[in-house]
Amino acid sequence: MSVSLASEAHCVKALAAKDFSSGAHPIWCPGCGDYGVLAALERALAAYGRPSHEVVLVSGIGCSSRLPAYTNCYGFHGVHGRALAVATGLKLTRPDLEVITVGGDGDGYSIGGNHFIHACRRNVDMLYLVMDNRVYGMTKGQPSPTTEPDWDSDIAPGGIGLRPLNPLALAIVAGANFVARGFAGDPQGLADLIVEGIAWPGFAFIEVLSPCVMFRPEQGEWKKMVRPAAMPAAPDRAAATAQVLAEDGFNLGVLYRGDRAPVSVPVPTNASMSEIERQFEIGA
Ligand SMILES: Cc1ncc(C[n+]2csc(CCOP(=O)(O)OP(=O)(O)O)c2C)c(N)n1
Ligand code: SF4
Repeated sequence: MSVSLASEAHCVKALAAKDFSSGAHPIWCPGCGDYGVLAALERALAAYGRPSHEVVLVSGIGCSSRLPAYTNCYGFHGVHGRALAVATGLKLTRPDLEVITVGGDGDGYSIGGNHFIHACRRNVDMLYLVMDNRVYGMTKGQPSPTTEPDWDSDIAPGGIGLRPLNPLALAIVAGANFVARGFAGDPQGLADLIVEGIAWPGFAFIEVLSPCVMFRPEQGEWKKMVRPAAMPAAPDRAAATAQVLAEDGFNLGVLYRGDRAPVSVPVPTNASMSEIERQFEIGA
């Protein structure tokens, strides 16, 4: 399957990255990786070409989940770990909108882990962007599901000693239709991945390495460790799983492009509120 990255249907007017900025000044720490993700997303939305009023950014809670406020797209800053549930409902009822979910590794893999698995399995046509800094930034540095077992901190002396989650492997196994890894310090490479993820049919997941300079300053080394465009796309899920379990987590690019048909449901466009309420009545 191939997808035109700049779909003719959407490219009716040239847009610039600044067209997607709200003008609000982010309150992220200076040097936080999330600035690079915001820049990449604005660049990608401009390249994709849909106007901001046709794009909805849904998030949970966390430093990274503040991102929708810094764009002028529609935004839903919800509750911790439930962004994908909101986004799924929104996309199913408003398939005409471009729905993008953003958030952190705590939000998406810990409290929201169940929703992540089932969003991959359901394969609704939307993009999920996780800013993974391997820590809970907003709540001052607790280990997250992707934290290294030996990461030593005041809050977890000696490290938590647990095997980190592999989000790409989980996404592949659970059924995501597009799986990639980007880096906040490579905004153009990340923007290219975002454009492709938006355009690809079904549930697209992009894991973004996004350093937390406040609680994980050693992640400043990531810029020397990442390998742009080094991820060889795997031909099938088994190969993708094997590949991502064998690498060190710093290869960037698209790991897998699937051909599952996206899920959608017929939505009655003229249903009244009382009709919708009636459908939820017990015994109806
Ligand atoms: C139900 C609930 N539990 C816990 C919290 C507290 N809380 C807020 S943000 C957060 C973790 C944020 O970490 P992450 O999602 O990785 O985002 P980051 O801040 O690192 O970008 C937690 C535990 C909350 N707001 N709601
Ligand atoms: S605490 Fe970490 S994740 Fe939060 S804004 Fe600061 S650097 Fe970014």
